[in-house]
Amino acid sequence: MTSRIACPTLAARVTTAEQAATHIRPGMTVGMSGFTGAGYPKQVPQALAARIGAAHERGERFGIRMLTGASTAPELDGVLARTGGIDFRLPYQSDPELRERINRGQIDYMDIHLGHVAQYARSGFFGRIDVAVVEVTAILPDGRLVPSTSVGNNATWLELADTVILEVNAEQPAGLEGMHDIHSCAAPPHRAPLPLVEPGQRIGEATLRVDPARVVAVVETRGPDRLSAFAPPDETSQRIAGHLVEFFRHEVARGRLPTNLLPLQSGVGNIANAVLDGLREGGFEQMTAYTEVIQDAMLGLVRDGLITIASATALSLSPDGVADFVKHIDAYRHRIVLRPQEISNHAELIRRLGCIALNGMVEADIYGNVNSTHVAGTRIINGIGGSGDFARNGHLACFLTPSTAKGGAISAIVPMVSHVDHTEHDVSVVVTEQGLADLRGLSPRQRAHAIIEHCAHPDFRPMLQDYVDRAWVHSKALHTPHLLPEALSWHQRFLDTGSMRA
Ligand code: 0RQ
Repeated sequence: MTSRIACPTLAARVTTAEQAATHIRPGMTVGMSGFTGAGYPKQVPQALAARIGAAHERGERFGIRMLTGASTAPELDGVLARTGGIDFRLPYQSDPELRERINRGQIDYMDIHLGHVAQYARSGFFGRIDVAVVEVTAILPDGRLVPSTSVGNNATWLELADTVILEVNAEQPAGLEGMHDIHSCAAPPHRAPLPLVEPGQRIGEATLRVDPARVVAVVETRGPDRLSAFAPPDETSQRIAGHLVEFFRHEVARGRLPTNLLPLQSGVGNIANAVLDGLREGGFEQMTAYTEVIQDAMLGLVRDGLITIASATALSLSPDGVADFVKHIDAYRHRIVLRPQEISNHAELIRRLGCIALNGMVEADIYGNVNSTHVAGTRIINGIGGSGDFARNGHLACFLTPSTAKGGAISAIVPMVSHVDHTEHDVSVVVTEQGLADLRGLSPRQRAHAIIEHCAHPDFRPMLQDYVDRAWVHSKALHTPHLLPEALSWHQRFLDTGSMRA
């Protein structure tokens, strides 16, 4: 029995990844741990991929339906996608191999709000969950599980799955114990109000529970979460941050935000990370965060005391960020709470706390509809993740992007978005390096004016202005004027010529 597995019953189930993987059979629905590259199982998926590969070589069909917390890593999504072992996958993903196969139509991918997954699974919307494969940091003497660097949907998979495989990863810092707060929601109509009124409040237990009778295998692993470094803040992201800082100061001066702002939610990616870092310039203190992922910039704000408490469901840190986290884990344990994504992304809590949502996007249209997921309306990048949970329910929904992509060939402000993730009703503020459009209280025509004037790149501004001018004259429906034959012509031009420029 190793020091990380202190429960004799579960220590007796220790086996190899290969043996554990035999419990996963073709057609099964498997709930895996993992959220934004953190806390995913490291070995069982690779052993499963080998099993699937061997079956395919024998000419047998072997695919599984795979549900996770959010994106994972090459050792899970990558290896299983490459071997052709995923028939269906939800929710958020970001692995290049998986993305490629989804976009080739080889894998069915359901993009779904992260805050909905647990409730839908519990309600049986995805069918039966056959197996859970969950990474944990340690198993306590009484069989309770110390969660890993992400919580995600683990409590739900452990609750629902017929059989459970645990990976106990000795690489994850033992000091994570005590950092989590696990609370599960009942299914409607038995739900009770969630008693959480502050980001740092604890409403559950520090450990996960599992029925030992359903644990069929325990695998000991040792390996880091595989996360890459973030791009350093560049001039564009600094300018986006600068516009946001000015806006927040203005809101504080008007008495619409408190001086320490409201709990921040910050999305995934380089821009969100860099922009959060840029908030340092704002001089805001005693800030809090109620978010899904803690990236390097947020960890830095926590370390420096500018954010006093951060609630999330996952750490998503670069190797340097991990080193800093491990070194100062005793201090971070009092300032970071990791919760199930059902709680971190819960509509009731986001609305109650009044979160300020800061998320990246692919494009926005002149009326403020936002596409966060699909290039040219068809090719998915990652997924909606939790951005919709926070945009719909937050106090302010801010969407950020450079005004152009692909070396200036693409305008991030277009006449009509080619795919809608966030409707105009859920978007308060659009920010690019050009400026910030505050859309609150504006009609569609006023919004178009604000977005073109403040957010569009100067190279595309005249084209957008020309579009709305003609739409306002020629459209027969004048509330939200469009020229339908032209509305998506910018995307078509990009597909035809590689550029949206006329
Ligand atoms: O592609 O690397 O091939 O050049 O999209 O773009 O500018 O590096 O920005 O890393 O912040 O990601 C929307 C993808 C932005 C992210 C998105 C191309 C661009 C580049 C990345 P290349 P950047 P970021 C809660 C929040 C949805 C989920 C979410 C995202 C790549 O923010 O996935 O918000 N959001 N979750 O070139 C064509 C355009 C483009 C474009 C950018 N208009 N057309 N390509 N790109 N704009 C957290 C969770 O949910 C877990």
